[in-house]
Amino acid sequence: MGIFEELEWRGLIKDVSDPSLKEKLNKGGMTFYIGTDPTGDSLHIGHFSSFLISKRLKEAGHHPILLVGGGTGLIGDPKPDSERPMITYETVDHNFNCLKAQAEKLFGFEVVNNRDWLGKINIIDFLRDYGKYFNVNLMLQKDIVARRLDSGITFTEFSYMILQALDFWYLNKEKNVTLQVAGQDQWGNITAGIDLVRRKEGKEVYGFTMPLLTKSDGTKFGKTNGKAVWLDAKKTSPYEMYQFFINSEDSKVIDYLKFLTFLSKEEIEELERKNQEAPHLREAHKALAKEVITFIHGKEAYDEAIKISEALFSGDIKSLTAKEIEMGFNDLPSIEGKGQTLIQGLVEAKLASSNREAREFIKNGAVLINGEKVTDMEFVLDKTNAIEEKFIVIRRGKKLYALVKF
Ligand code: 485
Repeated sequence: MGIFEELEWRGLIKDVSDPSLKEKLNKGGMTFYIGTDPTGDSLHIGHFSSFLISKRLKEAGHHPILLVGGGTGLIGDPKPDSERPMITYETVDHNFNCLKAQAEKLFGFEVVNNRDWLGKINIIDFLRDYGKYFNVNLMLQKDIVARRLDSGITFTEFSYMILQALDFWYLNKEKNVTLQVAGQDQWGNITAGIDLVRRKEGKEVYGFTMPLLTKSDGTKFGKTNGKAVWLDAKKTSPYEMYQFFINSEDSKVIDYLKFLTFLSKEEIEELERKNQEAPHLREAHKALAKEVITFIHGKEAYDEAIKISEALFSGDIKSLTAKEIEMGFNDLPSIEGKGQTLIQGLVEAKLASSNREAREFIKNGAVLINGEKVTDMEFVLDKTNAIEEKFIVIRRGKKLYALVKF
């Protein structure tokens, strides 16, 4: 199986600029690029799936370049629905540094910044040397722009595709880049670049896109409770990431394995069988979580995520360190520990509606402190009862938790 067939099998090919790309990809030796704008201070799982393609292409003998758009990030790639808020130079620079460090650490590829060349072009030269190659009528027909015509689009965002096209032209000239890869929403920008290189240089360059990763209802994959799944462990802990993947939909888990891991066709087909025969064992989900988390955060973080999940599942809270508790209970309601009684704490954390109800719960043995049943009505929430003097985990009934922080 050549790399093209492998990408096809993984479902990673959406649009291809020219049929001859298949042979070129299978042959190896192309320098290609993939770009991202520093709109945030971390990459998320959506970026991850696209960036993984670079690694797959690299392993097939191509040379990758990652572009972080310190220039284009100041302009804003139009979204189909609405104009982006402008971000300041300071924020773009900060985000640029974060993304560059993250991408280098995860992938080890050369990173370039399009501010280095876009920032040097003056307005007269821009309009003469590049603008002249763009037909506004054709620009208006590009999918994303066309979708914005009703709600409106500023000249700033409308111009964005010229900048991305210019990048492709520049990288072709300076670094012999002949291929651009991205998610499907970038098709218009990629083809704008291919056209610019053809018209300015008479040369043929190529592009392909990958489909957006979706859930079974067609919405974007990669959010949990409305929050993006970030690659920065401070924004999404390995434990949260573990929960995210373990809970992914049975009907989509094989697609995710193909997109997000380097497991082979044979290994994925084996997991597919297991997923059909014994879905309750969640072998495919576990493999997905393991592969992705180990790639992003390393084996130790993955083991820690497993340990937290198991402790929370079995109720063995005492086996966790304060750091692990913080990770595992990050999303739970919390109250400040100030030596209040357990009864007061239950009410404060909304695990009981009144002191009377709280007493009832304690009497019935429905209240656990750090995984152990407490029936003492006088129990006090103070440091001496806290794990590493930092956290007390209150559980009421089977599923309701609150964290007391000191
Ligand atoms: O020369 C380039 C300059 C900027 C860009 C690409 C080439 C970034 C691009 N316009 C963009 O907006 N990319 C998105 C981003 O930065 O978040 C996403 C795409 C997605 C995938 C991902 O980047 O929406 O499809 O390509 C890596």
